[in-house]
Amino acid sequence: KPLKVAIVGATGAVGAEIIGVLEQRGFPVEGSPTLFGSKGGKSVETKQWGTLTTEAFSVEATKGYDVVFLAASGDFAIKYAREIGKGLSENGVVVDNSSALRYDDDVPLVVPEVNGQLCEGNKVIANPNCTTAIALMALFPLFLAFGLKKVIVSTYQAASGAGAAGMAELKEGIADAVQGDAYLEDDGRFGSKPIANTEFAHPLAFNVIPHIDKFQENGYTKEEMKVTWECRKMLGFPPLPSSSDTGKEPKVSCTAVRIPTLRAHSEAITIETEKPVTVEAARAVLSDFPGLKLSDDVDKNLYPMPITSTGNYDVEVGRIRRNDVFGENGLDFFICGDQLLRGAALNAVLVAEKARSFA
Ligand code: 11C
Repeated sequence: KPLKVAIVGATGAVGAEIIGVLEQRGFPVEGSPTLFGSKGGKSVETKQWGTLTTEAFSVEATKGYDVVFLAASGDFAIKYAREIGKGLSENGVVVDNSSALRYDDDVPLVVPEVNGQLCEGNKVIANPNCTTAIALMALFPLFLAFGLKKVIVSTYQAASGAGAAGMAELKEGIADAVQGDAYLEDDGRFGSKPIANTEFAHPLAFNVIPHIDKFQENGYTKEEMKVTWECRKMLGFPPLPSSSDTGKEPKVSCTAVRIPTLRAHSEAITIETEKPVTVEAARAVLSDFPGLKLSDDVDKNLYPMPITSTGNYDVEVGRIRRNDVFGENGLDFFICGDQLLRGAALNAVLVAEKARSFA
């Protein structure tokens, strides 16, 4: 049966991707999706439904809907997500892309291939951070097969993690460095005028910035801590490390770095497993996991890259090798996934599909 679908924040980078994924997957939308923007009256071009116009949001306007995607701020989710949930149809679901509700006990944090069963009977479901969602696609099958004691992640995150404005800033910065006043000299120094930056703490063009989101008291950034908290919650443990930890919780440490690519986050991951692991055994469990694609043949220069994973649903995994520090319980690998898809829009639509499968 066709479903009443709404998207809040439809004009942002994630909102636009959600529309695209609904179209690509032939999601059964009744009529056309209702688009809510910060202001009503904005036109949004779609392939399937022609030109749609955004409406101003009100909880009242979402009453009786079957699926409401939130691609808005954390404050918006705190204020409205549960209230929207109460007014939905009997099996309706709100899928929230913000980080605000992810650690709340009453809100499951879901990647359907990992813990899709949690979609049953919940009105509000949180989408994980894109970095975590992509990492979990490889970490979860390894956790099931070999157990995880320690996880060390170093990320290479695209500008699109900061939304449409982040992408625009990178493109303008590169253009300015190549052709404009901030001309990049062969010695790597910029010309008279520095590259402008407002979305990122420093110019991102021709740079690498080890700083995503706010610094915390422990010296990590919020983005890095999200990876720790969300991995714990999605592997079935309380999200925040505490004195009641039993020792079974994987210890997760992340360094999150912004790099001047447009789309698709990459991550170098080192794990220490509970049981011994071989490269062949790891390859076998990874190649069987839905949504994950083995891209691992160094003789053919085949490994995960943003250029090959952009626009694709599958997360790529490769460079799988024994880690010499942890020995027979250690593995190194590299992953890359389009974070606007797996880390946001695709995951949100898969969550909606899973939730509706229990209706
Ligand atoms: C980034 N991962 O690349 C962030 C964006 O918690 O949903 C997503 C933030 C979040 O900047």
